[in-house]
Amino acid sequence: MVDKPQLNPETGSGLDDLRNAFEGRLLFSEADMEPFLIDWRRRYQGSALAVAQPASVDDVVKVVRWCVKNDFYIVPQGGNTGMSGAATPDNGERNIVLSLARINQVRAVDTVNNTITVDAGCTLAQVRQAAEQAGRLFPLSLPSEGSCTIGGNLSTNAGGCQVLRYGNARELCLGLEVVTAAGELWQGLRGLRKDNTGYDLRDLYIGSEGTLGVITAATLKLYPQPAARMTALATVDSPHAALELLGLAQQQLSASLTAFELISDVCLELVAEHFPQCPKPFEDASPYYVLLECSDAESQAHATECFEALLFEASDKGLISDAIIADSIARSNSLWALRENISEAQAAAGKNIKHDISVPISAIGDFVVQTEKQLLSQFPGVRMVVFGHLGDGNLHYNVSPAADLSGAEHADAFVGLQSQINKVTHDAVAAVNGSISAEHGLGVLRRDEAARYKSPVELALMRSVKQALDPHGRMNPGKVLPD
Ligand code: FAD
Ligand code: 2HG
Ligand code: ZN
Repeated sequence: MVDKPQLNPETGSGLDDLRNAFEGRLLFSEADMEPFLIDWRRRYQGSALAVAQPASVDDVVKVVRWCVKNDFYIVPQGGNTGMSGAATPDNGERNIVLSLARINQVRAVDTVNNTITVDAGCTLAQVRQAAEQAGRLFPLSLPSEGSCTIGGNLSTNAGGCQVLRYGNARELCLGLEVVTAAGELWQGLRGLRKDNTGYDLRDLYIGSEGTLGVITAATLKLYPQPAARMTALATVDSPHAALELLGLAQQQLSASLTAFELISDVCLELVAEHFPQCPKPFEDASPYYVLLECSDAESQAHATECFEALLFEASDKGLISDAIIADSIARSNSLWALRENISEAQAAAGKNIKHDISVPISAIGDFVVQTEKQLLSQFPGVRMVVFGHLGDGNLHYNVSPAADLSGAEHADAFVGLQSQINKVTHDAVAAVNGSISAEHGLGVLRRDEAARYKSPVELALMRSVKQALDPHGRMNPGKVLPD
């Protein structure tokens, strides 16, 4: 093994070789590196010799080659908003965090091919805005869009609030540019809807959480901007009623139904408490709410007619008891703020235990009710913070401590229950052939748990892929696959 450079953290001396290897920025002081060494949830903290912020793709190649030559591990990082600790280095002494944040230009927009090609460090909001400026829609939509990057979105195969209509990040990506674990540049930025020329390397890198290579750019699909959008928040008694509403909405609105999000009352309580600008919108509380949106290709009048007809019928059938239809963009934004602030509100309320599960949509009603019953009987008083993408069969089935036990002094005891609470929840998921990570990836948080549910054959195939693309285990060690 090559000797580790002896670093003087005051002056950075000892890092001259790496500093001279590329043109971008190198951070090495504790204070500068601190935000890169801890995850968004503040659950994982790691260490690195330095944080490299390349200024170009050529720079990425040079940093990776430096790491290859000097026996260092590479931890790619985008906006550091990931939920599974995948962008945080471990505690090893030979990590370099490779932050893509400074490689952030929109390279090209092709309105005939309906594609946009962007650097990996572009934020999702930036890409959505560039698409809008070209009169198009880039439909990936996450509450974290102001900070998360396209490289991170693809590496986690992010989902979000419009998967129902447009698919997740994988389905929106046509081509990739990647720096391999050996420091070679793979130019795969094809804007093709059809390409059956062998193994799909693009699909291997998507969702691989930085464990196979570094994504430096992507060619993404664009869609027409809808002529009109309608948003409503409706009250429902149960997840089963919400599912009936989903069926009705799909039947009446078909492809124009773009979002169908379930929100439990506890979520709105938390949002109202931590975001005073987002009070609970109904006078009477309901156990659950559905936030639904349609995007109409025809006109505002057509959208209003279809949407109102749906809600009237749902009310007639007794599926909803009340609803707010947004009559302006501002009102629609305020309804979405109730949904999008849930994660931050739950984080502000103290430590919590997350589950990002997906099950067949037909099984999700019983899953919610029965698993809640089981958890409450084994862990009395815990609060179920249930919300998410019901239309995709994907819920954030999160658990918080009882309100009177949410203080920091109780946090460790609560987090200590994590593996037991995970087991109850994930066994229930496995029983209906579901997934324990629908959109947040495995990282470290779900790595060992996933290995428990996957078959030896599946794990062996995954290890073969890792071995083929990163034979020296240089990329993001300790993530996705157990050692
Ligand atoms: P990071 O957190 O920096 O990295 C995530 C993973 O990708 C790591 O494994 C990292 O090594 C790897 N990586 C990053 N960039 C690259 C690259 N260029 N090449 C190779 N590997 C790379 N997720 C959803 O799916 N749906 C949601 O609705 C959603 N809502 C969220 C709401 C909030 C408030 C927050 C904080 C997070 C939310 N997330 C959601 C999670 C998160 O935003 C996504 O996982 C996002 O895709 C991560 O992007 P990032 O740039 O922050 O990646
Ligand atoms: C969302 O849908 C995110 O808002 C975050 O995926 C989920 O905080 C969570 O558990
Ligand atoms: Zn989500």
